[in-house]
Amino acid sequence: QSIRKKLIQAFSESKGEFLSGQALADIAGCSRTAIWKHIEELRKEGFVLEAVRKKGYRIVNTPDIVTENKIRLGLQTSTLGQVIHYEESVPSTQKIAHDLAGNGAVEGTLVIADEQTAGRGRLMREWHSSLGNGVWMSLILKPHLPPQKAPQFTLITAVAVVQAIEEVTELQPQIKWPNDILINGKKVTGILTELQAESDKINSIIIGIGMNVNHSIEHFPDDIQSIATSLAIEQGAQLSRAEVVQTILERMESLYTLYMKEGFTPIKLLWESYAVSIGKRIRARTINGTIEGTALGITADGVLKIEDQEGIVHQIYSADIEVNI
Ligand code: BTX
Repeated sequence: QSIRKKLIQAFSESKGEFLSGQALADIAGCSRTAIWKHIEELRKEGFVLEAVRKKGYRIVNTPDIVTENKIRLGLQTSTLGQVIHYEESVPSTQKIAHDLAGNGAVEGTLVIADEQTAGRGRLMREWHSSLGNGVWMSLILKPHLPPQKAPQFTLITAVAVVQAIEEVTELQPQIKWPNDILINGKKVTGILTELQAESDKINSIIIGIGMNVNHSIEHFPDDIQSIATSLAIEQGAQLSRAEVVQTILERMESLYTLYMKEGFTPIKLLWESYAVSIGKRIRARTINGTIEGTALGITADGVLKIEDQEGIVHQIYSADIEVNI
């Protein structure tokens, strides 16, 4: 496994130039025969490697897969995604990440799958996660913070996702508080932040991100076709899912670093610049009832403030939001 990691690292750095079998063997600390075996494994996974006598190997093409090797190839982070668990099909990456987090997984561990058969949203709602066209991932973070800070991670993640979409497409996504990313008013990504904590400290935050990437409209079940969209539908072109994942991890790492250094204020400003609801009339359905009014913004803790007709300001910790009522 560590030979494979070194091999992928070497190919990442060579940026399409040839690497000789001997150079690869030296870098990975193994024989040329072992290198050849790993090259064959990569080919089986779908990587197209060119081998030229006296020059060596280079990667000329990679398929749209989200395997550990594919995500590692070209990933520019120091912590997030440095450990990757890939599975083709799982009930929910969230469940696997919870188990790993409870068993000593390191910070930044990524769980990713090609398909989820029981993907879930908030309040045990279903998250549709069809095979091979989305990004279904869970990220484990271990910040030294009290549990009350956890909801802020939904907002940090939302900013990271928006920035990543802006980087890989020409689209302009917006955030609907607290956890939806919309493009042209339709949902392209959902975020689910869960916690393993003691009363005074977080052990692990498990951030689930479900992003529709290469779906066409028929890939969605009938009941969400009018509310869901994908990057490909909006952009009019297919994207590399692995590149989307890498970009999310890179954006997330810089925002997380910024947050741990300077607190929530800089994130709040970024978040508000992308928010769809601020200043608009909205309806918030909470477990304690429905509140209508004008969305004023979020507090320093990431809580939504709504001013109702009587001028009373409500603080909303969790709700479903309708905008433009
Ligand atoms: P949510 O509760 O805000 O949204 C769930 C609602 O979104 C559903 O009731 C449905 O109306 C709609 N929906 C379901 N699937 C899709 C879809 N593919 N695209 C657009 N809308 C949809 C949002 O919850 C949080 C979702 C997190 C999903 C990730 S995927 C990786 C990780 N594993 C897992 O099981 N969940 C997370």
